[in-house]
Amino acid sequence: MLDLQAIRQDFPILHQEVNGQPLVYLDNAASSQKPVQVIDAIADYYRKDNANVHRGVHRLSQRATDAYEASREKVRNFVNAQSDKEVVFVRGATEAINLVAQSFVRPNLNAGDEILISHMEHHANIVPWQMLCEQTGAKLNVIPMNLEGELDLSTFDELLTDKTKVLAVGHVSNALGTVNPIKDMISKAHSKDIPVLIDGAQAVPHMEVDVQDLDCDFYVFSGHKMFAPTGIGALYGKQDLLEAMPPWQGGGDMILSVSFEHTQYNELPYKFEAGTPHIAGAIGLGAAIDYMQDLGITNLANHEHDLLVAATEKVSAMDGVRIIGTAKEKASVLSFMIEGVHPHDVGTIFDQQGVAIRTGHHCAQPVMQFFGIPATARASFAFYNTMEEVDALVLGIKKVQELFA
Ligand code: C6P
Repeated sequence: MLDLQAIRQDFPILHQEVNGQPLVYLDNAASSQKPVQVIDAIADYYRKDNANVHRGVHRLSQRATDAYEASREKVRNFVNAQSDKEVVFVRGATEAINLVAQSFVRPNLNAGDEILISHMEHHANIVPWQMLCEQTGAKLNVIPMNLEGELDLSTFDELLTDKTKVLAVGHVSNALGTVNPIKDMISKAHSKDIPVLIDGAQAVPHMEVDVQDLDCDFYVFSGHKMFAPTGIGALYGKQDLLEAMPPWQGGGDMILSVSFEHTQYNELPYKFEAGTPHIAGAIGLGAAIDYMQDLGITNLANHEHDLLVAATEKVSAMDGVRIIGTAKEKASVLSFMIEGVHPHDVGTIFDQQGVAIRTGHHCAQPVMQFFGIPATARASFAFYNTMEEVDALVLGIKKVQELFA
């Protein structure tokens, strides 16, 4: 059991009023809040240790390097990678997908080759692949989905062809909350020697992830959705694949030696970390991992599951509300439409009541196109949310309905 009162004390931002009402923060899928443990780790770094990493022999640089590399080890442990060499710090999920697209897939991609994604991907897992197709003449194929918001895998076998150069699929959909059966999908793709990238941006805040058990080739995520700062995230990649890939960006820190005749690249993972990294961000990410692991990720997941089940039951029972995304396996996200009201109006009325939700297409426009809607209102839970906040969501919907009656 989680001590929610104590946990909420760790999140200073939650204790404020918005429009004269206590803040109810239900926009965690867009970005989650940060506990004092993370804020303090960043502040302490700037107060005591700030210096560049991997460069100086002086004490501050050594301390900054130690803290940065200690965070890498925490990320390794967090996703159960085999080695620190398999953990590359990046700006976030978006940058990691672009890195894999350009460095892993592009060198082996020819006109007529295929890239397979799903209909429920975030734009970050669509556009980099489209750009690659434009650059090479490759073709983008899409796994369809059904009205519940689950992947329709009836044609999956046929979509995995001898031309498929990568399968890139989300672990959890940000617009629908669907948890995809990625382990089976990875195994099927591998049976045809197709490498797999998993976009875990919406999964890591809500469940244990074990990249060795999944056997994915790449797994990407952003820190800011898992209680860490913005501008930091991680790319996990199998070591042999990362070794074989060319660097993506060139610059300082990613080299062993440079001359005008020849540059020798650094070893993993530094080969992929050109330039001064987001040191404070990485340290904050490490602190967020410590925080989640101290509470127990399964405990967090169980509490969030209870919130989502309660919210789903209550909202389903309301007239004039349609839930978008009713998959059997879901995490954190409740997307909905209120009859006769544009989601943006829903968001504004919620804000007047101090309730923060996201409204819009959630950077998943193909999902909106599939359901024939412009946008949804989306509540997304984190472990610090309470059952009272689920009730605030229900009250918010009632208020919208009253105002638009
Ligand atoms: N989704 C949301 O409100 P970045 O921007 O790189 O940190 O994350 C991109 C991204 C990739 N994949 C998925 C599944 C995501 O949900 C996101 C970010 C936010 O849903 C902001 S658009």
